[in-house]
Amino acid sequence: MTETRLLTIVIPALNEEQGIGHTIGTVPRKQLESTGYGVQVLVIDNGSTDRTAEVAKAAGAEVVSEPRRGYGAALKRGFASATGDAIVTADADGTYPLGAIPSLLETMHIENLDFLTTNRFACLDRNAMPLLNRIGNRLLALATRILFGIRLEDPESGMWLFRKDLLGRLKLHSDSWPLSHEIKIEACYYSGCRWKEVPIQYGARLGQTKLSNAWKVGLIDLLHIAKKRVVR
Ligand SMILES: Nc1nc2c(ncn2[C@@H]2O[C@H](COP(=O)(O)OP(=O)(O)O)[C@@H](O)[C@H]2O)c(=O)[nH]1
Ligand SMILES: [Mg+2]
Repeated sequence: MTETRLLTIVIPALNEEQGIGHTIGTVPRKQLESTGYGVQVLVIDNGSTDRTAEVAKAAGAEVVSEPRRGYGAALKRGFASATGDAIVTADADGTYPLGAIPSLLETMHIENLDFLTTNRFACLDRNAMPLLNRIGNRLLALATRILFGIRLEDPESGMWLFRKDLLGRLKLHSDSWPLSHEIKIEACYYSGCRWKEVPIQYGARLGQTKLSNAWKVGLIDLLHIAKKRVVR
């Protein structure tokens, strides 16, 4: 008899009525269930003024409201609300390949990994990311290498898979964009866990990006992880 495990897919969403339904629709539920996984889809909303919550519920997700603003606050709320023993994160904009979850889980299982992060640059759709963001990502990857000696091609990727019990070993302070980089530093540098970065397909987004002022966001991110090198 196969043991049933529960997987929680955590999706932060702010005004994503155009992408959230499609995103949830690409969760490979049947395939996951046939390999022994129960699936919980959690959408974390904090202040959408459009039909994000309504569309997410209609597509079969549970919607959690988080009063604190920000990408990091939404994700941390999702982690706290997740009932799965494994967690996957993704944006609500159709960019990340949720169809690849079964094979990513298999990689985790075969290689006995605790944390798997994804590299969008391996198979990047030309329209998926503005040049400025690509340059910023490269600089942040270089900073990660200099500060921590870790080779991450994509420190800002928003798709990670990990075992929920890893969270007890991670100190996640950011309520905003740096949470994405912070969780990788925590998992790959501080926690001593087994991790890997793997290539994924990354496509153009549905709806408008919520990341404005990319240089400022990148600079704040850099300061956040540089501080983390000194005080955790
Ligand atoms: N709940 C919540 N979600 C957010 C917030 N900011 C961004 N998001 C979501 O986080 C994900 C990443 O944002 P996105 O605009 O796609 O950034 P990009 O992928 O860097 O272009 C998307 O699903 C957004 O809807 C926020 O303040 N609250
Ligand atoms: Mg996105």
